[in-house]
Order: sequence, then C-alpha cells, then structure tokens
Amino acid sequence: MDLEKQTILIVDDVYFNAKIIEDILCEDYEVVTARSGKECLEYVKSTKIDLIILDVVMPDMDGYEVCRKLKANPATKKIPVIFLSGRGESQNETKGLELGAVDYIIRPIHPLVIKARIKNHLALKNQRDILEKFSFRDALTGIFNRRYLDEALKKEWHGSLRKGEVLSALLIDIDYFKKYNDFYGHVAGDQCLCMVAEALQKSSLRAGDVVARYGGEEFMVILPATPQQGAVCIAQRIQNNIAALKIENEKSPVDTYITVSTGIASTIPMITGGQKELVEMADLALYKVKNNGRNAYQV
Ligand code: GH3
Ligand code: MG
Ligand code: MG
Ligand code: MG
Repeated sequence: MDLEKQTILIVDDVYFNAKIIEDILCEDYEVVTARSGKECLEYVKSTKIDLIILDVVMPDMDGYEVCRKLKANPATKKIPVIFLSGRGESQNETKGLELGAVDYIIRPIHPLVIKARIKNHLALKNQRDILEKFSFRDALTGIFNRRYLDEALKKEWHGSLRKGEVLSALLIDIDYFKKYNDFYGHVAGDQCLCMVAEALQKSSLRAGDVVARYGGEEFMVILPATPQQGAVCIAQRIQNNIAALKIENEKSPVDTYITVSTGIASTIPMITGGQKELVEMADLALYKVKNNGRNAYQV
C-alpha cells in the first residue's frame, strides 16, 4: 500500500456502485471496498481507514446501523462517514447526519463534486488529528502531558484489572531543581527538563510504557504488566541515565550533577477506577526518598 495516500473504504452491496466511486477516487487515494455492513465493521478492526463512504440500503444491516455501530465504538468513532444514497428524502438525509455522518450525498453523483467534498472532509480530519496529537503533548519537552497521562493511567488500570496483571508506576522528581533555576536561570532550567525527559524516554523501552510530564519538574512512567522488581530495575536505569547526562548542579547538596528521586508503586488492580491510589502510593514512596536524602528510589 502507498503510505503517502489516505485510505477510503467504500461500503456498498452493489459491486457496480462501488466500482464507479472507486474509479473516481483511486488516483488520489488508496481505495478499499466492503460489500456489507458486517464486512465494513470487520475491515476497520484491522486496517487504518481515513474515511468511509457508506451506502444506506443494504441487506442484513443497513448503513444507518453500520454508522451507529462505528460511532459507538471509541476505536472507530472518529472515522468520518459520508452516506451515499439514492434515497434523497430530507428525513433520510437528516437521519444520516444525526447519526454522526459528516455528509450525505445523493445519487446521481457528479465526479468532481464528490472529489471536492471528500478532499475537504479529509483535510478537516487531518487538522483534527494534528490538534488531538498536540493536545496530548507537553509544549516544552514534547513528551506526553498530564492530560494524556490521566487517560493512559485509567486505560492501563482497567487493562491490568481485566488481565489480572501487575501495574507499576514511577514518580520521578528532580532534586533541588529550584536551586538549579536560581543559579543557572530559567532558560537553562527548561533545557535541563528537556534533557531529563529525553533520558526518561530512553530508559523505559517497552512499547506499552508511558512516559509523561506530571507537572513542573515531576515526571511519571507507567509500566504495564511489570512487577515490582521490574519497576525497580527501570528506576535504577533512570538513575544511571540521568547521572550519565552530567548536568552540573553546583548548588545541589547531594551531588555536583543533576539527580532525581523516584517513588515506585506496584499493584494488581482489584477495583475499577482505583488508579488514583497507585499515584498516591508512588507519591508516598517519593516523599520517603526525599526525606531520606534524595538521589535514590524507593518502593
Ligand atoms: P526537591 O529536591 O525537594 O524536589 O526540591 P526542588 O527544588 O526540586 O523542589 P521545589 O518544588 O521547591 O522546586 C521545584 C522547582 O521547579 C521550582 C520551579 O521554579 C521549577 N520548575 C517547575 N516547572 C518548571 C519549568 O517548566 N521550567 C523551569 N525552568 N523550572 C520549572
Ligand atoms: Mg445498496
Ligand atoms: Mg517537585
Ligand atoms: Mg524537585
């Protein structure tokens, strides 16, 4: 498949109808087809689809039902749906749009008009995707922000509860960062935060791990399916990787370089929505590290 091109899924029970649209669009887009609602719902599970052109009248499951199902599923609800139908009555059009479709096109179609409409809808989809991506990133460091972290924690807690797996979290706080800012200035402070964020990302290597800025000079790492010993290993690695940065912090009472303190929490979730407790456990552990002199990690 051409990676540059966006993918459009055409759903129509009549081969010839789908073929006409496919011929209009295949030059500019990757086009795939499904012959039924069921096939469409299967397709979106395995393939990244950027837009769906959906027939209304189909045997078994009509287009409205397919649209309802797509919009009810968090994984597919953001795919723009355009109805394409010979049913031109306003109540049909209204129904389609009220179900969440971005457009309703009535046959007979004009190739240039349909092309222009699809181009506009895909441009809007792109803009939405970009905005969403940025809304989950920390503006300074580029890693995930608190908003993303809260969502990820909820999701991972739920996943671990379902699978009966250990979920671990690390709360990492830069030691004597106020002294660093006061001595080297805020611009250097910002640069230091960026370097620490990068080192954290390099320290947790598994695909499901989440590294985020918790706030200020505090970061959190979520480690799904990771028991306490595993979390301790990552905390040790973080400690080493931050030390290896050798960012001078002359005024720090614990070291001449920037150091961090890490609170570790691990648990097998037993109730829904208990992720706040995991954060509290990590916070308590961090508090202990700070009280015991900093530049260390603790469970
Ligand atoms: P401790 O070892 O107990 O954690 O001491 P600390 O000085 O690191 O902690 P404290 O909470 O007293 O100070 C945190 C500092 O982090 C104060 C604040 O100015 C700085 N800070 C927070 N966010 C940013 C930021 O985005 N940029 C910069 N440059 N500094 C920040
Ligand atoms: Mg049909
Ligand atoms: Mg702090
Ligand atoms: Mg601090």
